Amino acid sequence: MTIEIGIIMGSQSDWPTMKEAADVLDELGVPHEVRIVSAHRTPDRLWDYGKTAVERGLKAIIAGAGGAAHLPGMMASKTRVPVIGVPVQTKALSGVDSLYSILQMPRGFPVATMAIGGAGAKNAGLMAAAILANTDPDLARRLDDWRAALAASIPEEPVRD
Ligand code: RP5
Repeated sequence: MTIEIGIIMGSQSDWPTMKEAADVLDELGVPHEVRIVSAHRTPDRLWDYGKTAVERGLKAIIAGAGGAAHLPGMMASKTRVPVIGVPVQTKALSGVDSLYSILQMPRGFPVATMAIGGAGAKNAGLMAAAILANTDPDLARRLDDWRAALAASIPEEPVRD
């Protein structure tokens, strides 16, 4: 089984958010690995992960962090594998700190930044799947079906109570 998607996060405390990315990849049958990699607490681990990402065959890295959320940007500086950033919601500043830390990258080193929190993590999983679907017709079909099922689940009219 080839692992093409990496999910990394700064802390165990990010898992309840980042689980949304892992869950949707599971639903779509996309194998992935999950690791704790912290820009501040385990910088050597971050460097090793980024340095080996291409040779290990990763096609996208989903990186979630909160507060001074340097993980996605630092990972993007170390590898050309596309990095999808997820701002984790924080108590002090509601995740706006995480969002700005991830979003405001300098020219030349992009991070595809998702929404704050669980919705962002889920969309990160879907984005990673969409990247793989460009070259995987079976996954493309599963993703199309997933999207069609979501659309079909939305009622045409609201419940008026
Ligand atoms: C960041 O600091 C992590 O991504 C996490 O969101 C935040 C708080 O980490 P803990 O103190 O809960 O380990 O590095």
